Amino acid sequence: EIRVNQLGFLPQAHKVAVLPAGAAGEVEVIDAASGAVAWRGRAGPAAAWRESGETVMLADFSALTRPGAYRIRAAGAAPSAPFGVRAGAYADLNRAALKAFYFNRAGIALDPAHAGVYARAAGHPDTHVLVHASAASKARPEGTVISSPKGWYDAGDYNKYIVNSGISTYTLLAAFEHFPDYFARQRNGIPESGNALPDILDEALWNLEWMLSMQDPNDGGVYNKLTNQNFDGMVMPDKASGTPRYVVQKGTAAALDFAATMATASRIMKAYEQQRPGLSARMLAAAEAAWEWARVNPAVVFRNPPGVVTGEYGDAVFDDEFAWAAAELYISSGKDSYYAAMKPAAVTATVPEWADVRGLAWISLAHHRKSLSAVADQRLIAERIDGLAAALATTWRASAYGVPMQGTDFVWGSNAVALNQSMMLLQAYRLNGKRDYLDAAQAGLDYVLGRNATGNSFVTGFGARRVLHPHHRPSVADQVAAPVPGFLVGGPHAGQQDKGDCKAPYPSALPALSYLDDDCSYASNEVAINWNAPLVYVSAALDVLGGA
Ligand code: G3I
Ligand code: 9MR
Repeated sequence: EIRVNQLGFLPQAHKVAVLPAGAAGEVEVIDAASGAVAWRGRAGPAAAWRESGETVMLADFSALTRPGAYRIRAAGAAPSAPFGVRAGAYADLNRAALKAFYFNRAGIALDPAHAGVYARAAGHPDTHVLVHASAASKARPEGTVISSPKGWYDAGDYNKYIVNSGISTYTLLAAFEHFPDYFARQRNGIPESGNALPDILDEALWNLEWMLSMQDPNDGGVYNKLTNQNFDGMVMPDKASGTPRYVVQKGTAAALDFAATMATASRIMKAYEQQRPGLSARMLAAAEAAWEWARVNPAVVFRNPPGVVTGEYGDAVFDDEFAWAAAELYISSGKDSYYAAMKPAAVTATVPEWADVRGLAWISLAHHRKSLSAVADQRLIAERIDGLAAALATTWRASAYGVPMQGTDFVWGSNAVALNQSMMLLQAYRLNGKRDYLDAAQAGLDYVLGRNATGNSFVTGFGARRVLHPHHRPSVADQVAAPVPGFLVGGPHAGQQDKGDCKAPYPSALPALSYLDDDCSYASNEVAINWNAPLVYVSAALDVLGGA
């Protein structure tokens, strides 16, 4: 089968399809309705993709710019899924990807007016949360009751984790900070729609308010997570309520991710002082208090305490968290001491993920470069961003599949690696306008929307061959056949850590094919807020930048 982004492209986008090596080199893009040939050309030479064991050819039909609905065909291969070419190609996808955060809100009933068939009762109010033995302090002994409502459920499970919330919330805030007009216009059908704040900020605030309650006011430290002892069953949120909820041990990563995210939010909320009086200042103060806690406690690794088996997010290397928090505090407070504390010369740029956030520091420094104080090394900022993008573009150019993804990128949550690669490529494009970076970023979105070895669109609700059975408790337990839309699933990788829980065998051990569209498969088919956030960022960025 011919593989292509099943949603489609903006008219001026780089447009590529993947053909099996057995197909004829002569390729046609046909009008999906009339069958008329809209583009005819030749595929490139066959090349092997080690990650999937396939030999494939690329067809570049970028020259087709006329809006319409199309399919691709070539003798010797099944035609592609249909796709569109149009301005604003990702507007619906972007809205849905952001709406997914609303669907994952804790502590609120989703009413039919906003959630449609996915309306549900409230679960996990989290107004009666116990301080776990692992988090006991003099001011808050074991069993102390705190209130820590709101926030998003992390993923397919119903716990709330600070480390993962940091990068997720930041990525939404960055999308708004970089593309304010795009989001100012957007109406997303959430309860807050129509108030004086853009919907994306209202959504981010739902989680930021929860995060604020995860800070111990007595010392500035931040609890690693709010959790049950065990994962809930595959039931709706309101059916899961009842088991005790805990805040567990504070940690250095939690404190620093919190500090970075709050510092970012504080500068954005400055413009909304009238709507949310005092919030911006409160956020900056909270960020600085968490930073100070981390300076005094620079190496507190979080590990699940006895009896607690939920997600760990147990990072043990904190250089990147220190750098990210310092960068955001520098930008938001204007204090040069934070720039020095970042030790920028020693900080490289990498593709961000929950355990490695140094790339986020460079994103923010690059975006704010024109207003930074004289201590900032402008050349270094540009070099870091361009250096990473250049490396990704080199892989992309050499790739049989035409993607920056390769070998070690196939981890738990590989689809988000593809999108975070795109997000970093887009930073370089915004900085220096090199067209290759935009095109390589496009490839990452193409990959998750169907130009991948499984042939699936990995976003629920989008694409002709969309995934249907995510590991997502509401999608499993509600009475609606279709999963909750707008979620990116984790994606293929060879780990297969859920083998013991999945009866259906994986189709392949190869990384790019090691994927099960089955709700048993938490290792390849779960959803997660940190995977959806770059989908929001990249779809918005390509809608804006790809239209120019
Ligand atoms: O740290 C090692 C590294 O040293 C080694 O080189 C590498 C080789 O594979 O593995 C690294 O550990 C991986 C770890 O993530 C850190 O990246 C593990 O193999 C991998 O299994 C682990 O996956 C995490 C998974 O939880 C299991 O802990 C995912 O990144 C993380 O996204 C996922 O998050 C879960 C939450 O725990 C619970 N909620 C759902 C969420 C999504 O599935
Ligand atoms: O549902 C849980 C998911 O959110 C986690 O990512 C995953 C790995 O920690 O664990 C899932 O819970 C499973 C548990 O680990 C093993 N027994 C079956 C649980 C539900 O499928």
